Amino acid sequence: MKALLVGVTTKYDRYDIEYSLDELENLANSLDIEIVGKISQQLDSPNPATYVGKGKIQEILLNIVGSNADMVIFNDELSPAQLRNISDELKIEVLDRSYLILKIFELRAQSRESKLEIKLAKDMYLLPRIQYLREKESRIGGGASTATRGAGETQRELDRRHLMSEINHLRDELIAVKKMKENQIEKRKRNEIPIVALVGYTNAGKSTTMNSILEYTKKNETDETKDVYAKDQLFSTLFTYNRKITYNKVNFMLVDTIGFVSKLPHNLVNSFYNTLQEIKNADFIIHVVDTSTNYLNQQINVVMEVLHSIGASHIPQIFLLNKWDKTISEYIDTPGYKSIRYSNKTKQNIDLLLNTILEEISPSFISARLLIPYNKGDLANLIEEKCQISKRNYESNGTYYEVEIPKKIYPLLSEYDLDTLVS
Ligand SMILES: Nc1nc2c(ncn2[C@@H]2O[C@H](COP(=O)(O)OP(=O)(O)OP(=O)(O)O)[C@@H](O)[C@H]2O)c(=O)[nH]1
Ligand SMILES: [Mg+2]
Repeated sequence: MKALLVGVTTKYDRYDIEYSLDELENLANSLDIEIVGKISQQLDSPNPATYVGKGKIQEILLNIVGSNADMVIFNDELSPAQLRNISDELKIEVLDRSYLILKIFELRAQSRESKLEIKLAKDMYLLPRIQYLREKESRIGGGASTATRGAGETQRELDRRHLMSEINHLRDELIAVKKMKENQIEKRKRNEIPIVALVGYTNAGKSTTMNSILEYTKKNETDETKDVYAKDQLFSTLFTYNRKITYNKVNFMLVDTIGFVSKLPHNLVNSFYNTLQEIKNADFIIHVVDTSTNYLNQQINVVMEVLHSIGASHIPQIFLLNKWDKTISEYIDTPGYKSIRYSNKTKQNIDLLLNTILEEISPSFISARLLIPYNKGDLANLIEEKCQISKRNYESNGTYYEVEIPKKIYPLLSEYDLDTLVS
């Protein structure tokens, strides 16, 4: 299938149109659609009737002929009216960005919950557009529908009713599935195991990083280290996956999440954000960045915006500068955030990454019972000065303390920690 891409740019846009259309091209390519041309128009705002201006429609028509395109894909979600008007003018298939994303999600969905969520989002999107989009269902990604455009009023009404009853059904099923999941999250919270979330733009390498950490921290062959799915495609991961990691005796839950992209379909936003609730529960965020792309800054911005919109921007964060084996920049500026140069190919700095995680999730004070020999007056002074002392006993072989020690100075005292001494 060959498609023309059409985008409108306004002065309020955050990303330049070139980037935005490249992103759209990537989405289309994931559905085996070949792009044969890109057209853009600068407007104050998209035209409510036809998205682009009237004259531009003529230019698109000429381009369709010239490029042999068999569909036109618009860079924003078209309203049902826009979709109708444009379809009438262009007389070939018209799709929009939202439809592509929904379609990709639908093809990738694996779990029962993700299938339900995406079906619901897609049905909600289709409901007001059914008469113009059912036909396309059968052309991209192998949908099952046989409806044709211009089907009679009765057929249209039947389609609509069918969709509505399906939507109600899906909602009920989802409520049941969600209840089960909430219970699980509750349980985990009560266990108080710290949560570390891998977040980032789609295809940045989150799932691969999860697998590298699983492999690296695996002690013996019998450990349960079930890999998560990672692949060179957009949206390999839908929803979240959790794996318990133990490193240097510290446990934490590592959470792999769905990749971000700009301009997500409205209908997907709800289901998508539900899956991101787990990020809000995180104690620490590893922001995985693909350093091999030309669009590094735009991708970072997309991720920061989503984090902000789900109320997760206050959570401590580190930038994992991934794919450093093929980075195109020597230096990447991440103002205000720590960053680690990393690669899943070479595993460079994986130990630094894990140590940083431990540092972030471990409490800032360590409770300990110490026995400080009388000849270590300097250490006794340090304790008196820096630690919160809840008990102090002078015993025959030294001073016994029960204290809260600031994490930073614990290494100076660990030698005298009664609970770690080898007997
Ligand atoms: N060269 C190189 N490739 C990498 C590295 N890390 C990941 N990749 C590749 O990048 C592609 C995407 O990796 P994933 O781990 O699936 O990416 P993701 O962020 O989970 O993507 P989504 O789940 O689709 O959002 C895969 O083909 C990986 O093999 C790396 O450090 N270097
Ligand atoms: Mg993934």
